[in-house]
Amino acid sequence: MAGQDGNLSAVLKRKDELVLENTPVPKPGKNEVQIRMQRVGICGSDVHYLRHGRCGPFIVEAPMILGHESSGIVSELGEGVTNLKVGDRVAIEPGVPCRVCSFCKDGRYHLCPDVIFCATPPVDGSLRRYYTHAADFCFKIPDHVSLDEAALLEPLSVGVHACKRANITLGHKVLVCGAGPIGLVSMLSAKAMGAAEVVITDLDKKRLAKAKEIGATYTVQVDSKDPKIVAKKVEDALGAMPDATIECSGAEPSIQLALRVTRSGGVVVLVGLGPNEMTTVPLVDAAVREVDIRGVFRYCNDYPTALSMVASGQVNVKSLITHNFDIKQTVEAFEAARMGNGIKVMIHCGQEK
Ligand code: NAD
Ligand code: 572
Ligand code: ZN
Repeated sequence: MAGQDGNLSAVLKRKDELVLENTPVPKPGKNEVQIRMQRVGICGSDVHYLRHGRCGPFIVEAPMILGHESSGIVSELGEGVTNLKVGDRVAIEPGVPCRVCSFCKDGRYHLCPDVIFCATPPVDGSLRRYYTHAADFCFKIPDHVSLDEAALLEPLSVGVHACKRANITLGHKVLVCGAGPIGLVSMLSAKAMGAAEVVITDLDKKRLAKAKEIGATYTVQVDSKDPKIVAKKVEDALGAMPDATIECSGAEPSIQLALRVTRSGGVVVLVGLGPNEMTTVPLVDAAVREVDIRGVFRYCNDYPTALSMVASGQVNVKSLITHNFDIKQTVEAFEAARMGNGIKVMIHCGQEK
C-alpha cells in the first residue's frame, strides 16, 4: 500500500530543476521485490546531474528520479523470490548487470556494458517512497545494522573495491588523496583491511579535520601544485614512501603526486575521475619503478564484504553522516550537499529507525 502521499519521488526534470512529485507505485516483476524506501544518501553524481544535467557521457534527456545509495524494507515479493520475505530490512546494490555477457560470466559484472544503474540516465533511481529492484541485488541486514549504515554500504563498497584493487594488506602504509566521502570510505576500508598507517590529503582543512576525527593516522594539507613539495610531506608523515595510493580527487596534481610518491613496486588506484585527458603525468617514472596503475569502476561482489565490516564493528560509517532531511525537504537537502560543508547528506524516505 502506498503512503499518504502515494509514491513521492525526487524527479530531476532537467538541469537545475529538481521537483517532488508522485509517480506510480511500481509492482515487482519476476525475481524482483518492492521496497518501502527508508534512507537515500546524496552522492556527488546526483548533485552533478542536478547542476550540469550530465555526468561524463551520460546526459539527462528525460526526467529521471535521483538516488542510488539506499536502503529500505521489503514490502512485496515478485514471482520466484525466495531469498527475501516481506519485512526484511535491505541494503540495495544499485547496479544490476545483464548476467549473460562475457564480463558477467567472468565474474566482473560491474563492467557489463548493459548494466542498469540507478540514477544513471535513462535509468531512474531510488529516491522515492516505493521502488522495485532485483531481489538478488538486495542484501538483508541484521537487526543491529541500521538503515543509515545499510545505505552507506554503497559508497563503502567503492572504498572496499578500491582497497582490494590496491592489494592493501597487513602493515601497509597507505596514501589516500582527497578527503571527500569516497576518500574517507577508502581510508576506513584500508584501515579495516590491515593498513598500519594511512595518510590522507586534501585542500580543505575541515575535510582533513573530519578525516583525523574518524581515524586517519596523518593528514597533509595540499597547499602547493608542486607534487614534489607535497610528496615530501607525505614521506615525512609515513617515514617511507606509501605501499599503495588510493587517488580519490581526480585532480591532475594529485595524480602526479600519487604516481611520484608511491614506492617502487607499489600500486596506485585511480578512483577519482577528473578530465579524460591530463596534460602531464609522470608515466615513465612510474613505469620504470614498476608502479602498477589500476582503474576502479564502482564495485563488484563487494557488498557482502562491506556489510560484514559494518556488522562486525570493524568500520564505523555512521560518522560520515553530517546532515539529515525528510524526503519532503529533498530540495533543501540537495542545496546542503551542493554547498559541500558536510560529508554525507542523508534523506529519510520513511520513519523506520
Ligand atoms: P568530493 O568532490 O566530495 O571529494 C573530492 C575531494 O578531493 C574534495 O574534498 C577536494 O577538496 C579534494 N581535492 C581536490 N583537489 C585536490 C588535490 N589536488 N589534492 C588533494 N585533494 C584534492 O568527491 P567524492 O564524492 O569524495 O568522490 C571523489 C571522486 O571519486 C570523484 O571524482 C568521483 O567522481 C569519483 N568516484 C569514482 C568512482 C569510481 O567508480 N571510480 C565511484 C565513486 C566516485
Ligand atoms: O556510487 C557509484 C558512483 N560512481 C561514480 C560516481 C559516483 N558514484 N562514478 C564516477 C562516474 N562514472 S561514469 O561512468 N558515469 C557518469 C556513470 O563516468 C561512474 C562511476
Ligand atoms: Zn555514488
